[in-house]
Amino acid sequence: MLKISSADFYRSYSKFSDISNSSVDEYVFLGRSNVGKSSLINDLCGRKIAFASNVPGKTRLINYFTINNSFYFVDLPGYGYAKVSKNEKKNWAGLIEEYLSKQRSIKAIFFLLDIRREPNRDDHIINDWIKKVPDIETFYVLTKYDKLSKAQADRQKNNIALSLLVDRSKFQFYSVLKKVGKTDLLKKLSATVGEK
Ligand SMILES: Nc1nc2c(ncn2[C@@H]2O[C@H](COP(=O)(O)OP(=O)(O)O)[C@@H](O)[C@H]2O)c(=O)[nH]1
Ligand SMILES: [Mg+2]
Repeated sequence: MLKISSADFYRSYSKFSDISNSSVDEYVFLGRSNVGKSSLINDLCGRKIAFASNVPGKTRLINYFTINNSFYFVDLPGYGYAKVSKNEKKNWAGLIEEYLSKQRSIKAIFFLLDIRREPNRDDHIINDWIKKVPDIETFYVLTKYDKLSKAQADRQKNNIALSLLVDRSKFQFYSVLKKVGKTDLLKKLSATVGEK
């Protein structure tokens, strides 16, 4: 299991085009707005490093955190945010794709999906992109596991896996509240960090 011994805010970018090239490994967190990205990052790091809960109207930033002085966690702006303009919404998937496609060192993607929701169009766009880059490890995380009963959660896992056409075994449950999934995820992360 990976031990996160240090987690520090590195910097924010307001535009993807401002991000400079770097050879430092990046672990990217993707998912709909409000899916629980910041909460998950805080949970993994054991401290409140990422800001949870979006404030309407606040500029959405791409936040970089330095982990164990050796790699980055990247908290991307969530998609599907109701308050953004039509134009911004239209551009969103394109911007993310462009960001992901740049020759960066993305070691792994944490793809977060709310266990209660059907994947939407943006989730599918991301999923299709992920399938095109099989060399990037992807962790499919079903968040807010505490909101459903065990039977409902299992059913939703099947539904989501079927919708995305991804093997069921690739998904894991996560709950910040009930402390489910952290050890699992840190173990998977450890395998990826180790294979330098
Ligand atoms: N019940 C429950 N709520 C959660 C969990 N993780 C996050 N949340 C809540 O979901 C909301 C959005 O979380 P946030 O981390 O800001 O999502 P982000 O927009 O993806 O960064 C907040 O109110 C969190 O407290 C979880 O595991 N269980
Ligand atoms: Mg957030």
